[in-house]
Formats: sequence, structure tokens, C-alpha cells
Amino acid sequence: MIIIGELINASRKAIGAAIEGQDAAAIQKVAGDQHTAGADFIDVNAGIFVDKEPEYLSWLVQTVQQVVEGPCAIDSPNPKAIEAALGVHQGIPMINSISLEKERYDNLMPILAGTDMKVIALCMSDEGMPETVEDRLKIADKLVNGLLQNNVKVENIFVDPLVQPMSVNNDFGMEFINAVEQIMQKFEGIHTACGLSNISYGLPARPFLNQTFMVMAITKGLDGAIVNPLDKKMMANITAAETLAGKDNFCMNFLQAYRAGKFE
Ligand code: THG
Repeated sequence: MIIIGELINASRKAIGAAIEGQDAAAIQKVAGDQHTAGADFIDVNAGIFVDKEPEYLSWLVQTVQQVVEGPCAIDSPNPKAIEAALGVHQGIPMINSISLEKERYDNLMPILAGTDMKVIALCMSDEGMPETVEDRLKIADKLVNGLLQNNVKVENIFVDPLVQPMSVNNDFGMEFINAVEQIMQKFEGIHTACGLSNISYGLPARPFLNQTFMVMAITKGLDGAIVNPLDKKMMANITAAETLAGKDNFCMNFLQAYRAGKFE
């Protein structure tokens, strides 16, 4: 599972304040902790600061990479902010995300074309949010084919089928899960990724629902996740579910995690 650490997001109070106050040490603590806990990418999101988003997103990338030797996932709907952050990023980042929304698609595709960047392809269009498997597959098809035609390699694409809240519609859980399965079958070598926490929006015991939903998604092939890597139960669930799904030869990862005390 490719882990994208979600905690550096300006919509979280402490992070929003640290960005505004340019408190590098506070950001670096959260970045370092997530990296140590196993994050492969550190997501950076300054989306609440509309006018200053390009400036703040670049500052976040630089601040994170002063202490973490690893890539960021540059999380913004704004191509201008993404471009600014790319200008200072060291190594190969992940772009979070391109979608089928026309302005976003048209502005981001030339930035991605022919590069080796990783990209999340979010199943969203100008017609709004997808609800069914078919809605998601239609958008995924157009996004993936567009990226392939622009010489983005299939193994660098992470399709995000878009998690919608269970409290809104009884079908939203399985429509997402079945979309993961079909996308993984349809495009050989592709990845899927998502932010899980929307599933539990409006309900109590959210971590419990998120952890359970993660296990369900792993059985259908989900292999990327925007999560809190400091959530020990979530991380233990991921390890156990991947082992049980046959993705862990000789149960080596499971045994290693056990010996490291990850299940205590
Ligand atoms: N898809 C893609 N990108 C995304 C999302 C997605 N980026 C933003 C969001 N959704 C994922 N990121 C977050 C970041 C923080 C939180 C939720 C989603 C969050 N954190 C808890 C808090 O603030 O209290 C802390 C986490 C915890 O304790 O478990 O709520 O869907 N492509």
C-alpha cells in the first residue's frame, strides 16, 4: 500500500495557524512524524488560503523537504498553486489531483505530459460527483486514456473513485468499492487511491468506520491511501488486510510488523 500522509492540511486548525504564522518547526514535526510512521508521500494542502495558496503551498513543500527525504503529494485543485509548488519540489512528486473538470484538466495536462510524476486522477467532472460504479468508470476511462495519450505511464496513475458519505446514501460504500475492483481489472498496472474519511461523514465512531472500510477496499485491490499514518489501528489494519489478501509473500511484512510491536 502506498501511504500518503494526510495531516498537513490547512483545514486542520493547528496546521492552518502554523501556515499563517509561518511556523516551520510545527510543520516539520508533523512531516517527520508521518514519514517515520511509514508515509511514502507527505500530502501538502493550503486550500483554505485562496489568494495566497501558491505562495503557501510552495512554502509547505520547501519546509517539509528540509526534514523529510522523500516526495510530497501536492494537493490542490488550482493549477497555478500546483505549478508554483512544483517549481521548488525536489525529486519526483505526486500531483493530487487532475480531474475531468475542464479548467483543471486543460491546465494540468500540459504540466503532466511526458513526465515521470505520479498523479491522482480524481473521478469528478463538471457534471458533479459520481454516485454509481458506471458514473465513476465513465470518468476514469476518459481520465486514464487522456493521461496515457499524453505519455503518462500507467504505473504512475492513481485513480481516485471518490468516496462519498454513507450517511447520505446507503449504496455509496459498495459503489465505491466495486469501482475500485473494476478500475484495477480494466487498466493493467494502474493504481487506485482515495481519501477514506468521507465515508464516515456525519456518523459517530468515525475512525472505526474508516478502518473497516479500508479493509473492504483492500480486498478489491485498493493500493494507495490518503490517511493519517499516526493512526496505529488504521496502519495495523492495512498490514493485516494486505497479508490476508495475498499481497505479502510468506507473510514477511506481517511478521516484521509484529516483531516491531505494530500490533500492540
Ligand atoms: N481525495 C484526494 N485528495 C484528498 C481527499 C480525497 N485530499 C483532501 C482529503 N480528501 C484528504 N485529506 C484529509 C486530511 C485531514 C483529514 C481528512 C482528510 C482529517 N484529519 C483528522 C483531523 O483533522 O482531526 C485527523 C486524522 C485522524 O485523527 O484520524 O480529518 O478524498 N485525491
